[in-house]
Amino acid sequence: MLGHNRKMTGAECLADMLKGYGVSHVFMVPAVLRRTFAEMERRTEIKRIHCHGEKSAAYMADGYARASGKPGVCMAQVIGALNLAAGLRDAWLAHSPVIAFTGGRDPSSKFRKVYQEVDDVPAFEPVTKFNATVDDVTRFPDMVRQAFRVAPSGTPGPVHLQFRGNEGQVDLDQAELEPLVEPQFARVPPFRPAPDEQSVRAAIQALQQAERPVIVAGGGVGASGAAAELVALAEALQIPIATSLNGKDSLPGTHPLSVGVCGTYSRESANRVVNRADLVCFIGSETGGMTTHFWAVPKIGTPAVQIDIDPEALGRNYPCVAMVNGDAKVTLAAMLKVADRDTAAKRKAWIVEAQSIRKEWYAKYDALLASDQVPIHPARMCGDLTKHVPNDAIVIVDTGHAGMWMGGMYDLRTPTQSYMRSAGHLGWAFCAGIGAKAACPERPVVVFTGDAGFWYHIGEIETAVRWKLNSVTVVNNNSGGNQSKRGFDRAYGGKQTEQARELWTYTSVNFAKIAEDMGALGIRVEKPADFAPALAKAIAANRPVVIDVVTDIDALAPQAVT
Ligand SMILES: Cc1ncc(C[n+]2csc(CCOP(=O)(O)OP(=O)(O)O)c2C)c(N)n1
Ligand SMILES: [Mg+2]
Repeated sequence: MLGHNRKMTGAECLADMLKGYGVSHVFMVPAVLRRTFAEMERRTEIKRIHCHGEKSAAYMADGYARASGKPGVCMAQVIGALNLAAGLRDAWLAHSPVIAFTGGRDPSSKFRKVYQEVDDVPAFEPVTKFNATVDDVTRFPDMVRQAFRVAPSGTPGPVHLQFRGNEGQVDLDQAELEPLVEPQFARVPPFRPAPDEQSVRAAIQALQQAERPVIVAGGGVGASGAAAELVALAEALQIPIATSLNGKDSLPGTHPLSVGVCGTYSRESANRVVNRADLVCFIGSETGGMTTHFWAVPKIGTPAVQIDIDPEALGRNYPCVAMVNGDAKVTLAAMLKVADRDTAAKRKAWIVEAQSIRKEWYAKYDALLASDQVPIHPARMCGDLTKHVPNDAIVIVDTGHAGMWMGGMYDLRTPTQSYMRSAGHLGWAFCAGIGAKAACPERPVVVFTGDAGFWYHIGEIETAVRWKLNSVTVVNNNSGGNQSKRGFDRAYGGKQTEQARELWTYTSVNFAKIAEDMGALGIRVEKPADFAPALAKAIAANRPVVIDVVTDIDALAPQAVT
């Protein structure tokens, strides 16, 4: 590191460092780090995706990060900083390595009522792992390296650097700088901490002794790339696997040991199996409210084994009979090595039971998944997506009802399909799909969102068209946010008034037409049989596509079973 310093601007240094970390796209609203953008054009191939809002820029960076496993970068000037911070909230909740750069106050003028200025730094505190200021150009190299160290390490998460000057003008300054990068931090996980042997043995023994164990695979399995090891261990010991929403692509839904997503936005079979288990093994899971249906699935007190890269996560909500601190892939491989396959025999009856619960779910919902009703039932869309999404696709799902329909009713068919979900923010998925397409241009990206979710960032259709970020967005369009229906029924003491619908419905709009007007391909689907052909056409189109599906406003997703 020493001896290579040369005189350069902060802008040159930052452009070189982003290139060195393999960043292919940055997402932003101007004007921030303007000189850096000019240097990016001169010195790198980095695409500067100019968006219609800072929140959508953050969501795109998040989608980019989750799809690629690489840090995603977004930027905003001082007046847009809190919009960007709002967009980091989902990345924080989902443990996504997003790096946010903003412009900030200059010490020479702060407190003098500078136009557009407030102290933004505190607002980034609750949504970042590391939140810092870069006040002097000599700090560019070490602070940018620290940002890239923190975001993907351990349990990944967002980072914020505020550069001095409302537009980050500190990048104009010159100094002796060394744009050194540490390439191992260019992706998740930078390191794979190995567990100690004793805790591996304790975990495997607990699993082997159990008669009705279940694995709950969380997002940490995907972050670690541990899906193959997970399935190998479950097959060796014959243990059914439920997943969290974040862990849904840990194994295909078609795998005989898969019982589905457990928790609140879940599949009945998963909750039933988890609640019958005598031991629950959480892998890379926070054991949070969504995954456990607020600690009713499994009930608190159910013996647990927990495996996590973050020791502070171990035992948070369930008493552990064994805790393993380590990277999921390395840990599961170590467990497989010492596993005694003969113990699988004692779980024969349990596997038969779990598989019959699994089959009962399909028997209960098969007809709905193929429903011919008009307006279209959202379950039919899930059934058709299960059948027709390409083998290498990334499926990206919004929250609310979208998360319920797809979390519970959609199945991945192959280990090469990916699934990403909003960790709670309505409107995340459409933008995340654009970012995912930037990260993985060779893979089909299929977004599933409600109309309320789609409205949020509808202007980004234009961004997708301008940058040829050809995601396919399926809008479950019921002209309202009908997940709220049950809640307002309750609020009105059983049955809401007709006027109460003004709280959750919209005018009916044809999103296909709007998409066409912005230069995307728009397809309107009103009959169930037209959905699969529309999807095929969309995937072949090589353009951004919006499939506007007119659906039943009275269709409500099944609620969690305990
Ligand atoms: C940022 C944010 N605000 C509010 C909510 C609360 N919320 C959850 S679902 C929902 C309505 C969803 O409507 P839509 O996307 O059209 O799906 P539908 O329920 O109609 O299928 C709302 C307002 C949220 N999850 N996120
Ligand atoms: Mg809706």
